Amino acid sequence: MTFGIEFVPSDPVLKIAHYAKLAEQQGFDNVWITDHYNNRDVYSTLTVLAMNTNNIKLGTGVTNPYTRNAAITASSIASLNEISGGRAILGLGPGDKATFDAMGISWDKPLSTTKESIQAIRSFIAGEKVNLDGDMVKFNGAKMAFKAGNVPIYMGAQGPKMLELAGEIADGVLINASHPKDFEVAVEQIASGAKKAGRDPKEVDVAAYACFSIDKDAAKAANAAKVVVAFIVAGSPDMVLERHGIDVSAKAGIGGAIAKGDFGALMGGMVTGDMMDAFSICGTPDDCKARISDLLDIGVTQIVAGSPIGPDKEKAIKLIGKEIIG
Ligand code: F42
Repeated sequence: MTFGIEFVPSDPVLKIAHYAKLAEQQGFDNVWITDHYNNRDVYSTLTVLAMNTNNIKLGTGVTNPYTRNAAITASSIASLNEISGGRAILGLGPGDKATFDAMGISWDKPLSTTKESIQAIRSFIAGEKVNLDGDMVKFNGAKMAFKAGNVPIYMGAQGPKMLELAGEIADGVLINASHPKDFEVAVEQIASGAKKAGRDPKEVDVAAYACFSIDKDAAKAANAAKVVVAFIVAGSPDMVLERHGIDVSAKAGIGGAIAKGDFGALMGGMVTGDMMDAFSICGTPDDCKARISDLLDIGVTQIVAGSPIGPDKEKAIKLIGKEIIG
């Protein structure tokens, strides 16, 4: 098992560098930085992290092929790989529809766009002249002018077809989920894609990109995660809520409270224990260890501690290092 940590660059980059250094000291293997236009830029952030750490791997978690052309992504990740001494990982997913709506970008054929972009990026990284006449991605003899080295490509995916595609073509997959029930399904879909492509499913690093909250006080850990879980419930397909026995009609109420900024209602009981159990790894070190052990049994190979990490980020990173990784 490897351990990753996710940071959202809504915080100043130097603050994230401080946390990333601490995570490296505590034995984390990977740091993943999210990519949304309204936060600090993902590659600027990762570059600062490269200059402030020595061996932790540095990934986009995840970028997308709509706001950045595949040739630009190849150049950016190759630059990071050079700067960091070969520690870069490209995490790429189709992106976030709400963000694209706000940017006036139409989200056409996300699966095909992701697939064709990965094909192009792999060719760029291999130093090839790229000629591609895909449905969504086209290149006419573009080529990088410097060597990228080896850069693993991970996909951000949840849907059945995306997971199957990840099994076919990706080195790893970052799955926004926290519960064994979701991974039972996901691991099967990834394996079916891998088999289709004649690969051993074990070649694919399966990462639980989880809402994570740890504290010695379980109630404090839960309070820190409630708002994140509320966002996950509001954005989950009905099928996923039903899989966890959560009343689908609760989604509208939670979505309404988020829209009104009524965090009191969310904290005051709207986010139920069942929702917390389904959509977070949360509680004391022993609680978190028990969930992690269940996930590993099913075939998860990387645990990524995502937002909020804990009520106190620094304490939480140290607690994970001492009690879980250590
Ligand atoms: N998105 C961001 O914008 N920024 C981030 O930092 C970010 C981080 C992140 C981390 C982990 C993670 O798992 C996801 C993350 N995301 C982030 C979201 C990510 O970019 C994607 O939005 C998300 O993972 C995609 O969800 P999904 O796997 O459910 O895929 C969607 C597109 C879907 O509908 N998939 C369907 C499926 O079954 O998998 C397939 C749909 C399909 O086949 N479409 C056809 C096609 O070609 O695209 C077209 C069909 C037609 O008829 O048009």
